[in-house]
Amino acid sequence: MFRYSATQWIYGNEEIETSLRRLKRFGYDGVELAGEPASLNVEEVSNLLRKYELICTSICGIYTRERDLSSPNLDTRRNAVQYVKDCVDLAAGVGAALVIVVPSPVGKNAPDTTYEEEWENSVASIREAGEYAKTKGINLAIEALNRFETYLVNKLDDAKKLAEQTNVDSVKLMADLFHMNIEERNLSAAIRNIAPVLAHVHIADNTREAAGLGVIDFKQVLRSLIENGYQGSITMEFLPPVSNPYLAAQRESGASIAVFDRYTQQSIDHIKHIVESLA
Ligand code: LER
Ligand code: MN
Repeated sequence: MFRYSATQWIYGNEEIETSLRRLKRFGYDGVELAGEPASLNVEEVSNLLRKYELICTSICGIYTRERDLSSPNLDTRRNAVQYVKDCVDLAAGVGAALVIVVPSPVGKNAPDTTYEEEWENSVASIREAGEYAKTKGINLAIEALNRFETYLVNKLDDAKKLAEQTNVDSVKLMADLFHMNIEERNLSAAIRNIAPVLAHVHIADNTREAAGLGVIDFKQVLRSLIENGYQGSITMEFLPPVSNPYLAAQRESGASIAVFDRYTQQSIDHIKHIVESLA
């Protein structure tokens, strides 16, 4: 029913082949590539995907300060829009359906000018990137991050309003259960509210560790995805407990490799088991 992948950036600087081998070993269908188009060779990655019989479900944009779609600085904004377009080209090159878009970057917890101005900047940036994506047959999926990571779009309903204001039908939404567990009063109601434009899902438990290690009721979540007709990918995005998510996976020790293996297996086993019980 669902396709399962894990997002590549959680494995830090690990060789992509090592990550793909692990995903295949634990029964995944694909990978979500980290959005670093300048350092990925489309042909090499496509060959590796073929070798391990995996698909690329999606591209996870990495939104640093230089890639701020909401910025009052025009050069920064242009750079950010170009970055999303480059991720769209990467998606088209590796056969992925969508690119994740985060309107204000990770670590920006207050506007440089005003919320309203930066909201309008984001609408315009995402509209331009969305129009480009449409010409390539790729969707964008706006992701709401929790308030401790960014400030502009924290709830699925904010993301819905933003997508509507772009007025481009390639601009869809995604749901990340870790962020939602902090920001949404009711996980099922939040999913239902955006169901017609829900294009992608990220899964981690409430501590951001692998699904099943914490308290999120994934049975309720998966039931509402099924009831609302969701047919996209389920992408695992787990991390050990850290403040800056992008720095989290930068260690490369034997201990972290063991955690990668354990969490990769734990997540898919837990989610697949529940999906099977609901079938
Ligand atoms: C990216 O998908 C995400 O969820 C953010 O928290 C960035 O780390
Ligand atoms: Mn996410």
